Amino acid sequence: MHVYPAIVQGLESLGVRTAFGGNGENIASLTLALSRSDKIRPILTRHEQAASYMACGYAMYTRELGVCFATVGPGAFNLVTGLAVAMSDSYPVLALTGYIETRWEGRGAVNDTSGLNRTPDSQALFAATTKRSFKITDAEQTCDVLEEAVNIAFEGRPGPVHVAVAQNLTHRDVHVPDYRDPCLTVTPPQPDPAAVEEVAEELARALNGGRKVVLLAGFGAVHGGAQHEVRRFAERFQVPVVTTLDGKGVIAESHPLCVGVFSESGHSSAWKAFVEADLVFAVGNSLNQHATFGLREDLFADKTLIQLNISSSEIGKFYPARHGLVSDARPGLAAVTDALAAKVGERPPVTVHGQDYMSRHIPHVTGDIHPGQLAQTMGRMLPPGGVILADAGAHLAWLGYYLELADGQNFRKCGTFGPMAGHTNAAIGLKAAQPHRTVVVGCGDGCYAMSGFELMTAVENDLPVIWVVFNDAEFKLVKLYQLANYAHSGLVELAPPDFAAYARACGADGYRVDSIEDFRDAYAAALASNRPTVIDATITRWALPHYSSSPKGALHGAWEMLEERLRGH
Ligand SMILES: Cc1ncc(C[n+]2csc(CCOP(=O)(O)OP(=O)(O)O)c2C)c(N)n1
Ligand SMILES: [Mg+2]
Repeated sequence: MHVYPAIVQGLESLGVRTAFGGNGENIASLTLALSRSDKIRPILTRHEQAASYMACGYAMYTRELGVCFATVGPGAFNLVTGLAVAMSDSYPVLALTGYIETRWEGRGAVNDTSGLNRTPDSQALFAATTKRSFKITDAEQTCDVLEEAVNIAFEGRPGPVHVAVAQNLTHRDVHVPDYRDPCLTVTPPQPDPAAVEEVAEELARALNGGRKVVLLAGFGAVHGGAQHEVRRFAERFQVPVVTTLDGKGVIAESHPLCVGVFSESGHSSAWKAFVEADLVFAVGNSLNQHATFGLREDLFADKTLIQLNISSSEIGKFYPARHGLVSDARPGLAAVTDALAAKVGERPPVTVHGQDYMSRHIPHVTGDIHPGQLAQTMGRMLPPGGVILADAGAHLAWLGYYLELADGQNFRKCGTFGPMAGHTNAAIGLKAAQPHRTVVVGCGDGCYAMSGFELMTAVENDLPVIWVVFNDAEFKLVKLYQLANYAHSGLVELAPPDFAAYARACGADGYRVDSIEDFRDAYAAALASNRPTVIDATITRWALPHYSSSPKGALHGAWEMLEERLRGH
C-alpha cells in the first residue's frame, strides 16, 4: 500500500467521515485516495483556510477528529489560521500537508519550506500553531506517526496536529511495509477522587454556611456534553447558572436558574448574580478576556474560585483558584455533584431575578432593521436542535445578548483566537458533521466579504447553511473602538455588493431585506427550503450593543475609565 492510501485507510478505521481541503501535485496521491474512499467524504474548498475552519466546525459539537489537507508550501500555509483556532478553542484537528522531495531541501525547489537558504520554515510554522507537527520522511513511519498524531490531538485538552509527507514518499514504487490500523487509546481526563472530595468539601461549607454560590459554565461544559450535569447540579443545590458567551445554551435560557451571559456584552442579571456571589464554581471555562470583563484584576478579589477544567494549565492561569479539578466537564461535574449531595441536605428553592434579556421589546427607531431585533428573530424562529454561529464583530454581541436558546440548541461566537470569517466557514463543516441540525451563521458584512466565496463549496456539496449578513456597510466593532478611544474613526467603511444577487449567481438562494417583516419571511423560506441561503439584512447603524467594562454596570465602568484617564493611564 502507498503512503497516502495507507493514511486514508487509517482515518477510515478511526471513523473519520469527512475531510476538507485543497488540491495540488504534492498531495495528488492523497486526493486520489480520498476520492476513491467510500467512507470519507472529501470536500474540496476554494481556499485552504476555509478547509481548516471547516475542520474546526466539524469537531465543534461532535468530539470527532476534524481533518483538513493541503498541498506543500502556500496551500499548507493557508491552513494555519484555522489551526490556530483549533489550538485556542480545543478542537481535535489533523492537518495533512505535502512537503517537497527531501533531497531538494534548500536547493531552489518550487514550494520549498525547509527553512534552509531563506525559504520559509513550515516545521516552525506548524510547530507554533499545533500541539505537534510531524514530517514523515520514511514510509515505514507512516502508521506510527498517524497513530501518535491522532492520540495527541485528543489527549488532555484537545487540539490540532500536523503531519507532512515528503514528495519522495508518494512515488509509485514506495510502499508502507506493514500497514496496521491506528489505535486511539487516549480517553478524556477523568477526575481524581481526592480532588473531587476537596472541591465538594469547599462547596458544602459554602452552601451549608449560607454563602452565595454561582456556577459559571463555559464552552468546555458544552463541548464536554455536561448539559445534563449542569442542570442536575443547579437544581439539586439551587445554584444559579451564569454562562460565558461561549457557554450560552449549556442550560435552557428559560430555565428558572439560568441568569444569563456573563461578559462585557452580556446580561446585567448575570453580572449581579456574579457580583453578589461569595463562591464561583467555574466549569469548562478558561476565564479569558470576554468572560472576565477584560481580565479585571479585582474580579475575584472578594470571592473563592473553584475551577474544573480539562487542562491543568487553565487552572490558576491568571486568577488564583482555591481548588482545581482537572477533568473532562461531564465526569468531573457528575463526581462533584454526587460527592456534594452526600454533604448537603435538601435546599430551599432559590428565585433568581431579572433575566433582563428575555422577550425584551426592542423599539424600532429607524427605518432599517435593528440588529437586536434581527438576533431576537433568528433565535425565536430557530428550530429545535438548531445552531447559530456568530463571526467576529459587533454582531456577535447582539446575538449573544438576544438569542434565547432552548435545550439542545447551541451558540458559538468566533472563539478566543477570533478570526473574521472563521465561523462563516466553520458552519459548512458543522453542517457536514451534523446534517440533521439547522445551521445558521450571523455574520458581519466584513466577515462575509472575507470568505463568502465558500458558498460555492456549500452549493456544490449540498450543505444547506443559512448565512444572515448583518449588513451595516462598516466594520462596526472597529469603528466603536476607534470612537471610544480616539474620538475619531477611519478606514472602517465598506461598500458591500448585493450579497443576495451574488448568492443566486452561485446557485444558492438569496434574499435582500430591509425590514424585520421581510426578514421573517425570508428566514422562514430558508428554514423550509433546505438549500444554502444568504439573507442580506440591511441593519441600522444607529444602534449600540449592550456593553459595560464593569460587572457593576455601564455607569460604574464609565466612571472607572474616567478615573483612570484622570490618573494619566
Ligand atoms: C482575520 C481578521 N482580521 C481582522 C480582525 C479584526 N476585526 C475584528 S471584528 C472586525 C470588523 C468586522 O466587521 P463586520 O464583519 O462587518 O462586523 P461588524 O463589527 O460590523 O458587526 C475586524 C476588522 C479579525 N478579528 N480577524
Ligand atoms: Mg459590519
